[in-house]
Amino acid sequence: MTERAGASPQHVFVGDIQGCADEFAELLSRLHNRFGEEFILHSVGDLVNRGPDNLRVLESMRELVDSGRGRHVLGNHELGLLSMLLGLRPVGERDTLGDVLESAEAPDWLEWLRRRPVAECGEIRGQAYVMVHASVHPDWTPADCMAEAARVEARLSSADLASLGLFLSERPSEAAPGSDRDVLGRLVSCRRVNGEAWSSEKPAEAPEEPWHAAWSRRGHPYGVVYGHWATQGLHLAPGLRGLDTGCVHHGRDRDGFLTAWLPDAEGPQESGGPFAVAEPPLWQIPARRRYYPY
Ligand SMILES: [Mn+2]
Repeated sequence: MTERAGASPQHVFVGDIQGCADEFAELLSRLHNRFGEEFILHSVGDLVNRGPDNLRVLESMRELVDSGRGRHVLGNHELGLLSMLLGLRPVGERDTLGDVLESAEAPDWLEWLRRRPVAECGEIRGQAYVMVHASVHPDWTPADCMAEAARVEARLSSADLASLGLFLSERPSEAAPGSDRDVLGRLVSCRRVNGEAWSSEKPAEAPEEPWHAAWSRRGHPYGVVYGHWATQGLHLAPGLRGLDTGCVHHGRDRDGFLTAWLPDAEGPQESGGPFAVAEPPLWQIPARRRYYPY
């Protein structure tokens, strides 16, 4: 029996999964029990790395994407995986990407991953939103985000693998502001800004601040769904849905879990739209265990 609530299909946004395939499978099974096939799963990226089972997560997400029921934007860990698949970067001590790198299908994953978007936009109950892994430039409109993302996506999906290699080898810190490599870094890695400058580090002292603090001051009418910031944790503020609750970091002085936001589900609906709700409908799947030594 499939029980339906709210709009159909339901939009479901999930935070960083990072190879936590059992927890992801549990989320999918709960969604299936509740909504049948009437849901669209949006992943903020970082499907892989640090956790135990990257291939299973990639396969599940790809199935959803292929069936028109999944949307996925690239995170910094997918970019790292691309670099390793291209032989540009060695596997680091904390990387757990061997299952993908050693798979017979590794070349196929390279092709699939480099054709994923770095931003998506849409509407939920009439409110525009953008989904990215890490951040958007505080001044960007949704149209700006998509235009910037399109330039980067063209570089990633380039027919010429050598030029892709050169692009991924550029260091974001040395890239010219506003260049494709700089924009890619801001989309997949940024946590703090200081005026026009950005960094993946957490903000220290003013004028450094979280990217979303600068974004919020602009009073944008659209919402942003993002991940990437497990130490910040769940971030519910007007216009903002930060969903990285560190499933893979379970036991690192806090509990880790997967968080899914269901903006269409039954629950408190305020007049300001889905991004104004202070206590939106969330499903949380606790981490099964500690995942990596540190
Ligand atoms: Mn990340």
